[in-house]
Amino acid sequence: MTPLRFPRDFVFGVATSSYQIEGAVHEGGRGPSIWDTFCRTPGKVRGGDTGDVACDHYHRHPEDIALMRSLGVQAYRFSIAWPRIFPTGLETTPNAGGLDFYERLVDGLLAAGITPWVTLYHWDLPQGLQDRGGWASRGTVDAFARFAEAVGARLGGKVAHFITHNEPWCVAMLGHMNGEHAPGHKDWPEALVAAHHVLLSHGVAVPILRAAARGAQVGITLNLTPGYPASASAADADATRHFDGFFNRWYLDPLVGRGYPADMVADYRRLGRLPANGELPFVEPGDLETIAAAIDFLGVNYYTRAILRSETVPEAENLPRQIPEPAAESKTDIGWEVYPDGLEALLLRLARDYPGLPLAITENGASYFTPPDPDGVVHDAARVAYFRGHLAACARSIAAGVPLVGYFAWSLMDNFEWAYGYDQRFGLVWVDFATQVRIPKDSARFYAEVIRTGAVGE
Ligand code: IFM
Repeated sequence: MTPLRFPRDFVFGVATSSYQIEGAVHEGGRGPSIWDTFCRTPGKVRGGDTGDVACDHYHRHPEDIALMRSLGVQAYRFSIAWPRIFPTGLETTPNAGGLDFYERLVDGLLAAGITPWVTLYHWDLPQGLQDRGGWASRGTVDAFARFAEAVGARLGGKVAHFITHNEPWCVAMLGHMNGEHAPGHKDWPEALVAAHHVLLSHGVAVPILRAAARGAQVGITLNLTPGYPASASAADADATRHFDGFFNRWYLDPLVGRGYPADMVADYRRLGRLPANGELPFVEPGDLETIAAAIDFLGVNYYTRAILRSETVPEAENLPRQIPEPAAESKTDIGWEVYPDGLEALLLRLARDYPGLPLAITENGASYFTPPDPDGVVHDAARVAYFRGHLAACARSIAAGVPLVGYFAWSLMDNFEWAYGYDQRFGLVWVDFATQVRIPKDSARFYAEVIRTGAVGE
């Protein structure tokens, strides 16, 4: 295997999020989040699973930091549970107990030589804010500003990397369009309003974080999925354009100051998701300028590609007119095609179409069950191959001139995978949820070696 080398200052990290790992949902003054509510709504989460205990990271974070250290992990991306800081989202004074927890976590990381990358919002909205409309309400933007201010004031002196939001597409579309995620709404026009408020809150938070954390790098993370036409037909090419607009450009374009893509506004008007004409009803004067606040990096979460075949989709369905066509070849347990070339193509495309923006892979990983063998060892060869392929794609794109500054494996450990509950395991580390025993998998050793050598074999 030819080793592909990463630049010396390239950052190798691992990622998690609060609701997926912390547990301790009633401790430290935490209020309920929309995911606590959603998990208790019958039929929403597989097996009725909840994040009540998850990986018990709230109590076991010293052990988890030691684990990361043993793997040589250089940076840890985690998120702040908003309802730990503002239990209902409506308070004016933050909950000191919540801030204390994250400050202890940050101190532990710094002492271990691990750089914290803090995400503000990874989907656990305080239920109190949802009761007032959640992301469909503009008031949530103001509440997010208070949240950013409180976190910045407490952690700004110690944290130099902030991510405002994780995957606005998921918040808007899974949460408000198809109802797969909390709050479980199925309302296309509302989903577009929610998307706008998430982006607006990002733009509002950027200067707040910069002021609180002098010299900090501030960015946002998008889940980007490159679309490929299933055939050379004009219909499939148009399906691919539409998918790209729906999934990628609707978020990328306003963030870099281009506003919402005109072709998609036209599509959505035609499909009745936006009013047939006139201004977009949710965009107020100055919003697009706010959303376009300069960022220091764009976080990219990549898992798979989509293949688009327009004619397979029933016209009447209240879904995007085009659907991803799953490929037949290799898929992970969650059904997503393994396609590292898509990551390389995506990175090259971002560097070309959105130049001047440093990029970080803030999530990339694979769900495979692979339990411990009789000797207690987890031989997750498929995950090793997944990471090898995608890290090589990163190295190749850097060699081709892409300004890629870091890579975060999803995830440090098996955790609560949203609507799939504990059925899907993305971890480098196996978690026995009954005993909370952690077992680093072969993929953890593989990644540790990539970090140690700064190179990946192709
Ligand atoms: O587990 C999620 C994460 O919370 C957001 N990005 C995708 C991951 C895998 O589905």
